[in-house]
Amino acid sequence: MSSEIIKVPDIGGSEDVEIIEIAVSEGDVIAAEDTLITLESDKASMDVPAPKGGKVLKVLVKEGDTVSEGDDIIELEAEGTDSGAEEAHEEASSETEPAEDTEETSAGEKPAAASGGGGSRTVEIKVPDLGGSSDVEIIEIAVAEGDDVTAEDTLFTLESDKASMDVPSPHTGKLITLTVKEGDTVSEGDVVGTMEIGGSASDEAESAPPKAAEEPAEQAGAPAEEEAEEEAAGGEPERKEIRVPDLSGVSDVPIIEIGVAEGDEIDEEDSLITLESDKASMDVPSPYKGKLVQLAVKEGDSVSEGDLIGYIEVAGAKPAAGKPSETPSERKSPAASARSDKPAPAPSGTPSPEAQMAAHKPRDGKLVHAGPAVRMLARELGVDLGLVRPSGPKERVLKEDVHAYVKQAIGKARPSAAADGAGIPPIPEMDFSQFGDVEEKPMGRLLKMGATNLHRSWLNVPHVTQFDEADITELEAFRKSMKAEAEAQGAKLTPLPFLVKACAFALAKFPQFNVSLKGDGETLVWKKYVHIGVAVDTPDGLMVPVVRDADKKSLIEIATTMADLGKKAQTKKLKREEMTGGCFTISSLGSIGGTAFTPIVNAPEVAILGVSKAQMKPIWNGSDFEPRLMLPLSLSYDHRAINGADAARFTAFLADVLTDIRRLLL
Ligand code: CAO
Repeated sequence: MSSEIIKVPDIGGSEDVEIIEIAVSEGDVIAAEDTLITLESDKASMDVPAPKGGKVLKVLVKEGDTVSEGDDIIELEAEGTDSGAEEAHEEASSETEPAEDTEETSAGEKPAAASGGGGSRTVEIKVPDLGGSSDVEIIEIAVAEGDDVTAEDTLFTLESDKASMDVPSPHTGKLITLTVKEGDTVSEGDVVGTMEIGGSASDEAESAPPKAAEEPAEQAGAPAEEEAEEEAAGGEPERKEIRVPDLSGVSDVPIIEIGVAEGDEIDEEDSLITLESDKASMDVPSPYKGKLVQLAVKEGDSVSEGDLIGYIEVAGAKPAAGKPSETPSERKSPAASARSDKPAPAPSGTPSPEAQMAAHKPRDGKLVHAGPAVRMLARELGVDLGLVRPSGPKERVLKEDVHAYVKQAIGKARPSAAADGAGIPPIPEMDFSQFGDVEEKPMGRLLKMGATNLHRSWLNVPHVTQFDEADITELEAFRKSMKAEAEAQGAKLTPLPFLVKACAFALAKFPQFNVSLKGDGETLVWKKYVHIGVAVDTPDGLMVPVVRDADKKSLIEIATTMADLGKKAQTKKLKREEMTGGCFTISSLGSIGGTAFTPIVNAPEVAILGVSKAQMKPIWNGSDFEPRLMLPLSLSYDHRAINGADAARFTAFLADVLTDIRRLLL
């Protein structure tokens, strides 16, 4: 065991990056690759993993601190002595990496073997700088051996729990071999295949995409410039070119935002423009402090490395006369100059893997303005940024916007009484007060429950309603003759008890109406009992008490039971067991009026009978029109469980029974 300080690794050139989360505490025993801290800048966010396992002796940072590469994070009592891992880590955090190693590790390729001379040769394709990540899984391979690929075409996509990135081809040429497959894990420098490309090795030095690692090495050997700048202090203002820095080989990247205007006083590292490609989004910082005297680009322009962005007048610099302006290839980026002796740093503004991880291809080519961290958040949450309403400046999507979108989406998915159904466009909210006085009152519990049940049933059950009429002329005569007798027994003999009795009888004749469909949608539960629910209108909402064993009860028993249940419903005295277990429901609006209606099935029942007001109608008896009292029947049913012909038979049978109630005796 040995104690050592774990430092911030290469973070793609970013500096003073905020720690937004600390994932470990003192005393924790951690494994290699466990996340120590999470960093987030305006350019990217990333987890910093432990380079090795061990016990956390001390946490040397706190949330909100800002850190740069090489800063201390924790003191770790390392497990055993994994010299290999230690070396790797030291390599990552070292500030004095030899230049030769830099070239070796960061090169995207190196010549593999001359292939026949004459202008074509074979080069190895290597995994580029992964920002410190290793053993990253290949989740997709976009090419096959023999493919002709163009420089910058995606070869494969890597994804770890920390980042995902497309690895582009460093050259235009033919893919000769591909030595990896989906699911393999790779690290920086791994050879993944070979390509046959045009030109000689010496041509390549000029034509190959710039190697991030080489730049600092070359630039480190350019102290003259630094001296010149030092000398310049106190001189006259100098007009300096600002050009697009190394874009990791990406070209023609659209400018989605310009953060400055001509005449602005700008600090070094201030964001000048924001670029966004289908691979990454990045801010391009100013390499100088000074006054922006000319801007050579506008939003929507596409730029590549080396393109002119504009000119800055740098105060106190030497007169530019006689000295040609530096080009990006001649000068170091600010980040590179700060760490010219470091291995493979991504130049300032270069999309780091974390930035690439945050990349998002806008839908239909539509550019969505959002920073890498916001894009990463959206990707993690599966949010299409194109659907998020931006609230930032220049319609920029902020993290809060993504959170608000998710919150809203979850709210929509949650079932509510009268809310819209999943996937159904919601009814737009409206301010009714614009039309007149209004008062808002929350729905009562009963109303809400009823609304939920009806909504659920309406959305789940394919409804069909069968209409019919029953001639109840004789029934009505009998009912009236029995009314007083029933009253003497405490029962009100309305048409309803007859309907309950007739429905119980019909259910016995048509048992397919006395079923429930199970949730699997494939199993019917056949009920051997006949409990009939009756919808009762109360001031607080609808209740459906149940007349149990209606098939076994007499008309008077049904009428007294109904009177009792009706009274309990009105006084909210119904017990739970008096409202459950129904097989079939009757909803009678006959005392109120109407000619027909389409009741909603009281699922999991499969049918409901709506009853409207009986009316005297002239009915043709074969030779004459006769005045008959006709009772409208509306049978709604679940078409999954009941077919239409059976529904027609059921209502016809019911009408016959009501027309001649002696049939109930058969
Ligand atoms: N045609 C003509 N007259 C009818 C009738 C019909 N279909 N049904 C009842 N009537 C008459 C009754 O005979 C009674 O008159 P009499 O006193 O002269 O005999 C009068 O209307 C009042 O009846 P009622 O309402 O007291 O009794 P009921 O048995 O018909 O109904 C109940 C009881 C609880 C079902 C009823 O009060 C009720 O709440 N109905 C509303 C149900 C409802 O809201 N359904 C909709 C659900 S879906 O939104």
